[in-house]
Amino acid sequence: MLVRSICRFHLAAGAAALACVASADPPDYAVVRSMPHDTAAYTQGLVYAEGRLYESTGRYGRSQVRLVDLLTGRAAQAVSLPDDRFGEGLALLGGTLYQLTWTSGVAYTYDARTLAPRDSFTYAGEGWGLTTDGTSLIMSDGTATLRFLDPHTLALRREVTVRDQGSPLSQLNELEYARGALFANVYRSDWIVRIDPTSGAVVDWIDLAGLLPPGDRTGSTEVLNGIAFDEATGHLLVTGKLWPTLFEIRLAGWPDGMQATGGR
Ligand SMILES: [Ca+2]
Repeated sequence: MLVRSICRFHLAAGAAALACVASADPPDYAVVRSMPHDTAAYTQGLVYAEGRLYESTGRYGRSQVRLVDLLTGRAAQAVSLPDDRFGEGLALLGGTLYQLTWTSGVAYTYDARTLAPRDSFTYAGEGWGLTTDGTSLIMSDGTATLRFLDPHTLALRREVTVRDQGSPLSQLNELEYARGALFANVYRSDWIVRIDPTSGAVVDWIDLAGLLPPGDRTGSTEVLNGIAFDEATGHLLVTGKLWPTLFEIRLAGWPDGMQATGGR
């Protein structure tokens, strides 16, 4: 559709995504369930595993890693970062939570069961989104390049450039790997892209404009950010920075159930 093509052009060119308007295409998703989300949570990372929702929040002096109570959206448990650390992407691998920071070049690890801090690592450049394919950590940093990191050392294993119809696509923010696909929030937009993690090619654009109704926004409501995958249902959990709602959504053309494509 023409409208969607215009949005893609703007995003690929790095221009304001606010120029995008709702697509005339059929909806890319259906809302299955709406749950509360803490409007004080500046969501930077979201992970769902075995009925537990983990969240990384940003902003200096307010950054945390949280185990979230799904009934209230509030933190059932939380560990705060030092005041000079800005929390970013979050991933769970092998019972360990990994949390990036924005410009500090430091990642923290925690015991996923207790949230007890474990270790820290350093890396080059900015930290934005983080997820895992079960073998490597996959990291975004605001550029079009995704890094695949060794989870034991955070050493670089490989890089891939994300391209949409041949053009590099930067501003990739929160990430989620699911069933061989890599989902990424495009910063300052209502779009999630689905990426082939091997080639870096963008294979789909998912339009979430209108997900949070205008009446539920306030002057402080920030951008869409945060994607978690529920293995049991095949659905995504999505929210935004300081949003009042966490949405469980089913993507159009994305079959329900783990059996559909063999799981993660
Ligand atoms: Ca995620």
